[in-house]
Amino acid sequence: MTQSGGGTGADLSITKTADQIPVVGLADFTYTIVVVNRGPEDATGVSVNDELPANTDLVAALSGQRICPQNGGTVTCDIGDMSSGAQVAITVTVTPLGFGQYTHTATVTTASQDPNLSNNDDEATVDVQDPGGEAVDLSVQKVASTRHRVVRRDRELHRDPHQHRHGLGHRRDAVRPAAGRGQLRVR
Ligand SMILES: [Ca+2]
Repeated sequence: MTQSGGGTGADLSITKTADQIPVVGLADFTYTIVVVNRGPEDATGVSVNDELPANTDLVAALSGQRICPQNGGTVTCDIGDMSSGAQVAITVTVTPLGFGQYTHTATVTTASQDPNLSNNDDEATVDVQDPGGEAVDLSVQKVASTRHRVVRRDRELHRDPHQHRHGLGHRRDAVRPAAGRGQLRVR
Protein backbone atom coordinates (compact mmCIF):
# COMPACT_ATOMS: atom_id res chain seq x y z
CA MET A 1 0.00 0.00 0.00
CA THR A 2 2.81 2.39 0.70
CA GLN A 3 6.39 2.97 -0.29
CA SER A 4 7.49 2.56 3.32
CA GLY A 5 9.66 -0.12 4.83
CA GLY A 6 11.65 -2.41 2.59
CA GLY A 7 9.21 -2.14 -0.34
CA THR A 8 10.36 -3.61 -3.59
CA GLY A 9 8.13 -1.52 -5.83
CA ALA A 10 5.29 -2.61 -8.10
CA ASP A 11 5.99 -5.18 -10.75
CA LEU A 12 3.68 -4.37 -13.67
CA SER A 13 3.34 -7.01 -16.33
CA ILE A 14 1.59 -6.97 -19.67
CA THR A 15 0.25 -9.75 -21.88
CA LYS A 16 -1.02 -9.21 -25.39
CA THR A 17 -2.96 -11.80 -27.34
CA ALA A 18 -4.80 -11.89 -30.64
CA ASP A 19 -8.41 -13.00 -30.31
CA GLN A 20 -8.50 -14.50 -33.80
CA ILE A 21 -5.78 -16.42 -35.61
CA PRO A 22 -5.85 -16.44 -38.52
CA VAL A 23 -8.18 -13.82 -39.91
CA VAL A 24 -9.58 -14.76 -43.33
CA GLY A 25 -10.39 -11.78 -45.52
CA LEU A 26 -10.12 -8.11 -44.60
CA ALA A 27 -12.24 -8.45 -41.47
CA ASP A 28 -11.76 -6.46 -38.26
CA PHE A 29 -9.71 -8.23 -35.60
CA THR A 30 -9.05 -7.56 -31.95
CA TYR A 31 -6.05 -7.67 -29.67
CA THR A 32 -6.55 -8.09 -25.95
CA ILE A 33 -4.01 -6.52 -23.63
CA VAL A 34 -3.99 -7.47 -19.96
CA VAL A 35 -2.02 -5.45 -17.42
CA VAL A 36 -1.41 -6.90 -13.97
CA ASN A 37 0.21 -5.28 -10.95
CA ARG A 38 2.12 -8.16 -9.41
CA GLY A 39 2.97 -6.02 -6.42
CA PRO A 40 3.99 -6.08 -3.79
CA GLU A 41 3.16 -2.38 -3.70
CA ASP A 42 0.45 -0.34 -5.36
CA ALA A 43 1.39 1.36 -8.61
CA THR A 44 0.72 4.93 -9.65
CA GLY A 45 0.67 6.59 -13.06
CA VAL A 46 0.18 3.35 -14.98
CA SER A 47 -0.02 3.87 -18.73
CA VAL A 48 -0.12 1.56 -21.75
CA ASN A 49 1.15 2.44 -25.20
CA ASP A 50 0.09 0.26 -28.11
CA GLU A 51 1.64 0.93 -31.49
CA LEU A 52 -0.80 0.16 -34.25
CA PRO A 53 0.65 -1.88 -37.08
CA ALA A 54 1.07 -0.12 -40.41
CA ASN A 55 -1.67 -0.65 -42.96
CA THR A 56 -4.48 -0.76 -40.40
CA ASP A 57 -7.28 1.55 -39.38
CA LEU A 58 -8.23 1.79 -35.71
CA VAL A 59 -11.83 0.80 -35.01
CA ALA A 60 -11.83 1.10 -31.22
CA ALA A 61 -9.46 0.99 -28.26
CA LEU A 62 -11.10 0.52 -24.89
CA SER A 63 -9.79 0.24 -21.35
CA GLY A 64 -12.83 -1.06 -19.58
CA GLN A 65 -15.46 1.40 -20.81
CA ARG A 66 -13.02 4.23 -21.35
CA ILE A 67 -11.84 5.11 -24.84
CA CYS A 68 -8.08 5.18 -25.33
CA PRO A 69 -7.07 7.97 -27.70
CA GLN A 70 -4.85 7.46 -30.71
CA ASN A 71 -2.11 9.84 -31.69
CA GLY A 72 0.20 9.26 -34.63
CA GLY A 73 -0.50 5.54 -34.82
CA THR A 74 -0.01 4.97 -31.10
CA VAL A 75 -2.90 4.18 -28.78
CA THR A 76 -2.40 5.42 -25.23
CA CYS A 77 -4.45 4.16 -22.31
CA ASP A 78 -3.95 6.10 -19.06
CA ILE A 79 -4.92 3.62 -16.37
CA GLY A 80 -3.75 5.66 -13.40
CA ASP A 81 -3.39 3.87 -10.08
CA MET A 82 -3.42 0.10 -9.74
CA SER A 83 -3.46 -1.61 -6.38
CA SER A 84 -1.31 -4.65 -5.82
CA GLY A 85 -2.95 -7.65 -7.52
CA ALA A 86 -5.20 -5.51 -9.71
CA GLN A 87 -5.78 -6.36 -13.33
CA VAL A 88 -6.91 -4.22 -16.27
CA ALA A 89 -7.97 -5.43 -19.71
CA ILE A 90 -7.69 -3.35 -22.87
CA THR A 91 -9.10 -4.27 -26.26
CA VAL A 92 -7.81 -2.82 -29.50
CA THR A 93 -9.80 -3.52 -32.67
CA VAL A 94 -8.42 -2.66 -36.09
CA THR A 95 -9.34 -3.07 -39.74
CA PRO A 96 -6.58 -4.55 -41.92
CA LEU A 97 -6.09 -2.85 -45.28
CA GLY A 98 -4.21 -5.76 -46.90
CA PHE A 99 -3.27 -9.39 -46.50
CA GLY A 100 -0.23 -10.47 -44.51
CA GLN A 101 1.08 -10.58 -40.96
CA TYR A 102 0.32 -7.83 -38.49
CA THR A 103 2.60 -7.65 -35.48
CA HIS A 104 2.60 -4.93 -32.90
CA THR A 105 3.79 -4.34 -29.40
CA ALA A 106 2.16 -3.01 -26.27
CA THR A 107 4.20 -1.50 -23.46
CA VAL A 108 3.24 -0.65 -19.88
CA THR A 109 4.91 2.06 -17.83
CA THR A 110 4.41 3.26 -14.28
CA ALA A 111 5.52 6.19 -12.19
CA SER A 112 6.30 3.71 -9.44
CA GLN A 113 9.49 1.71 -9.21
CA ASP A 114 9.18 -1.44 -11.33
CA PRO A 115 11.82 -3.96 -10.22
CA ASN A 116 11.37 -6.15 -13.29
CA LEU A 117 11.23 -4.48 -16.70
CA SER A 118 11.47 -7.72 -18.68
CA ASN A 119 7.68 -8.24 -18.53
CA ASN A 120 6.66 -4.70 -19.44
CA ASP A 121 6.08 -5.30 -23.14
CA ASP A 122 4.55 -8.01 -25.23
CA GLU A 123 3.68 -8.46 -28.87
CA ALA A 124 1.10 -10.42 -30.83
CA THR A 125 0.88 -11.38 -34.48
CA VAL A 126 -2.21 -11.83 -36.59
CA ASP A 127 -2.08 -13.50 -39.99
CA VAL A 128 -4.63 -11.98 -42.35
CA GLN A 129 -5.19 -14.47 -45.14
CA ASP A 130 -6.53 -14.02 -48.65
CA PRO A 131 -9.83 -15.97 -48.71
CA GLY A 132 -9.23 -16.88 -52.38
CA GLY A 133 -6.08 -19.02 -52.49
CA GLU A 134 -6.42 -22.01 -50.19
CA ALA A 135 -10.18 -22.43 -50.48
CA VAL A 136 -9.99 -22.71 -54.28
CA ASP A 137 -7.17 -25.27 -54.09
CA LEU A 138 -9.14 -27.45 -51.69
CA SER A 139 -12.27 -27.54 -53.83
CA VAL A 140 -10.26 -28.43 -56.94
CA GLN A 141 -8.62 -31.32 -55.12
CA LYS A 142 -11.95 -32.68 -53.96
CA VAL A 143 -13.47 -32.57 -57.46
CA ALA A 144 -10.43 -34.26 -59.00
CA SER A 145 -10.50 -37.00 -56.39
CA THR A 146 -14.19 -37.73 -56.93
CA ARG A 147 -13.86 -37.88 -60.72
CA HIS A 148 -10.93 -40.24 -60.42
CA ARG A 149 -12.93 -42.66 -58.30
CA VAL A 150 -15.90 -42.59 -60.70
CA VAL A 151 -13.71 -43.32 -63.74
CA ARG A 152 -12.05 -46.20 -61.92
CA ARG A 153 -15.36 -47.81 -61.03
CA ASP A 154 -16.59 -47.59 -64.64
CA ARG A 155 -13.45 -49.26 -65.92
CA GLU A 156 -13.76 -52.02 -63.36
CA LEU A 157 -17.31 -52.70 -64.48
CA HIS A 158 -16.36 -52.91 -68.16
CA ARG A 159 -13.39 -55.15 -67.49
CA ASP A 160 -15.19 -57.54 -65.17
CA PRO A 161 -15.10 -61.22 -66.08
CA HIS A 162 -18.19 -62.67 -67.81
CA GLN A 163 -19.54 -64.09 -64.62
CA HIS A 164 -19.59 -60.70 -62.94
CA ARG A 165 -20.88 -58.91 -66.04
CA HIS A 166 -23.68 -61.33 -66.29
CA GLY A 167 -24.50 -60.86 -62.65
CA LEU A 168 -24.53 -57.06 -62.94
CA GLY A 169 -26.43 -57.15 -66.21
CA HIS A 170 -29.04 -59.30 -64.68
CA ARG A 171 -29.46 -56.85 -61.83
CA ARG A 172 -29.67 -53.88 -64.23
CA ASP A 173 -32.31 -55.66 -66.31
CA ALA A 174 -34.28 -56.24 -63.19
CA VAL A 175 -34.19 -52.59 -62.16
CA ARG A 176 -34.11 -50.46 -65.30
CA PRO A 177 -37.10 -51.81 -67.20
CA ALA A 178 -39.22 -51.40 -64.12
CA ALA A 179 -38.23 -47.74 -63.84
CA GLY A 180 -38.64 -47.20 -67.58
CA ARG A 181 -42.08 -48.70 -67.67
CA GLY A 182 -43.11 -46.55 -64.76
CA GLN A 183 -42.03 -43.37 -66.58
CA LEU A 184 -43.70 -44.39 -69.80
CA ARG A 185 -46.93 -45.02 -68.07
CA VAL A 186 -46.85 -41.60 -66.41
CA ARG A 187 -46.14 -39.81 -69.68
CA1 LIG B 1 7.45 -5.29 -14.62
